[in-house]
Amino acid sequence: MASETCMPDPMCLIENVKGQLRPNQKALETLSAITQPVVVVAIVGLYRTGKSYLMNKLAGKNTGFSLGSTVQSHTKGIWMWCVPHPQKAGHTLVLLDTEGLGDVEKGDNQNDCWIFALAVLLSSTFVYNSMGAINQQAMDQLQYPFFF
Ligand SMILES: Nc1nc2c(ncn2[C@@H]2O[C@H](COP(=O)(O)OP(=O)(O)OP(=O)(O)O)[C@@H](O)[C@H]2O)c(=O)[nH]1
Ligand SMILES: [Mg+2]
Repeated sequence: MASETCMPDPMCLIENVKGQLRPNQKALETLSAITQPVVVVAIVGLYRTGKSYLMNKLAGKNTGFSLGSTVQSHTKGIWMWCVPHPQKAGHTLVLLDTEGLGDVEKGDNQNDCWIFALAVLLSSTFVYNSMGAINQQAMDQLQYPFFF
């Protein structure tokens, strides 16, 4: 992956198993193999709000990050997709799609905080996906990384 990074599909970067976040070794190796400058875009927001859909659009694709079609939380952990940057020649765009926040079935606010904080810390551009106006709860969540 020396000159141009091209992952055919996204892969899991951070696994979320029983409330524990773990890096995926193969994904770390893929990242380590990138020699180009990277632009890292991460998206975070409430579950079932179209985050994965939007990230596929940013990759210039209609498919890629898996989309859910029910009311249940779909994406688990943090997934990454490294693609050639559409505008900056010689740069790699690293897209990070995250598990949705506020899943009532999961009901684990602490785990949500870790996912949110990791996404902020890993990204160079951070997208907070919101269905309406950004509210106070969102502003409070944006402070998570500074507590750790
Ligand atoms: N037409 C249309 N459908 C959308 C849009 N955004 C999302 N969807 C649909 O809404 C559903 C949920 O979208 P996802 O992208 O899976 O939502 P998510 O926020 O990633 O969900 P979690 O992974 O559970 O947090 C999918 O069936 C998408 O196709 C949009 O802007 N327009
Ligand atoms: Mg998703």
